[in-house]
Amino acid sequence: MRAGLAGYSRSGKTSLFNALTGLRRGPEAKLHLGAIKVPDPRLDRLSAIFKPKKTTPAEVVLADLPGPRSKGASLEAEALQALREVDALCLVLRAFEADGEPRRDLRDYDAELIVSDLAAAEKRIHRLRQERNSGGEMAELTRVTTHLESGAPLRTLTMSDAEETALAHFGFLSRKPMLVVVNVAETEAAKPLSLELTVAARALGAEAIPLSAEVEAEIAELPAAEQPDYLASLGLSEPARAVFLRAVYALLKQISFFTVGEDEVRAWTIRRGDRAARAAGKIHSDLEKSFVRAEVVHYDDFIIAGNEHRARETGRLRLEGKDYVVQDGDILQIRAGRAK
Ligand SMILES: Nc1nc2c(ncn2[C@@H]2O[C@H](COP(=O)(O)OP(=O)(O)OP(=O)(O)O)[C@@H](O)[C@H]2O)c(=O)[nH]1
Ligand SMILES: [Mg+2]
Repeated sequence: MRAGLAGYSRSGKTSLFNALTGLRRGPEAKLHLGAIKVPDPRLDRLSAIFKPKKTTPAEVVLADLPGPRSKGASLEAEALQALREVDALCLVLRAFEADGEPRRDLRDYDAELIVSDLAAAEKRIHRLRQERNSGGEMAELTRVTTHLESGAPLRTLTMSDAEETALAHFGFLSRKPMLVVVNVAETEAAKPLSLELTVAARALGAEAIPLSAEVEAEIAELPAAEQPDYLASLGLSEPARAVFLRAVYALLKQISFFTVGEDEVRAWTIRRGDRAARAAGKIHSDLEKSFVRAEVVHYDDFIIAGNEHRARETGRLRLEGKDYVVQDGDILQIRAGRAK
């Protein structure tokens, strides 16, 4: 899963990127990539029980996207390409200083996405007209342009599955799930986001969270033992990393499942609603095809049982087929046959 930090220059993208990934990228405006390890207390507990050689948390790939050169400049080809490649667009807004105008930036940036989508849709319509092809995508594209011309992003357009599929190859940017990250001053970090911004984001089909990139950077520098006190002194109960990741998971409807054993205890990420065979394919692509069944025990049931043996004995561990819908917190063991 890849999340991209987008936004105008000096909004704090690179500061946040560095704080979340632990990397130290400079201020040059180019694409940076890093990974955030997803903290999960359930994984820690499983690791304490199995004492594996290796414990592997789930990861979110974070991209620090080059922004438009300046306000008013449109997004350049490189920036557009980088935006196309992310699953979630996290729009960072400068709100940590009095000169920040997060609401205007939100509206302006979203308008950039709309303009870029409108150009793509119109280009295609033009092509279809030249080819005298009024079938195909024409009906969907006409709906899309009407919506975009009204100034609204495609996030707010209701589409049927068929429409969604027909238009998927365009990779419309204003259709991408968007999280608005309001980079607020240190003194605001523990306060709920202003109603005005929350409402503005919702109207664009986006979710919004406040955080302070500066606070997050300071936390990342502290030894783990000192972090809780520092957070408490600011009125925070958890680091922004946790809030950010939870919001991205919710936005992309992602859930976690686990695999356990003496060698490795590991957390994996899949989409809510994904079936067991798909989950197996995450672990190893061959496993999706050779899948026979999965032994499943939910994390909570496993903890109640205390160990695998008792989980089996008390019927908490079950056998499921390839169409079983994996639940957040399931511990899976895939039984595979010979690859077909
Ligand atoms: N006080 C304060 N300053 C911040 C915060 N976040 C970023 N800054 C400062 O704002 C300036 C710009 O931050 P960057 O992280 O480089 O911004 P950017 O969005 O990556 O900018 P570009 O790479 O030019 O697009 C730097 O001087 C940061 O130190 C914050 O949360 N609080
Ligand atoms: Mg930067």
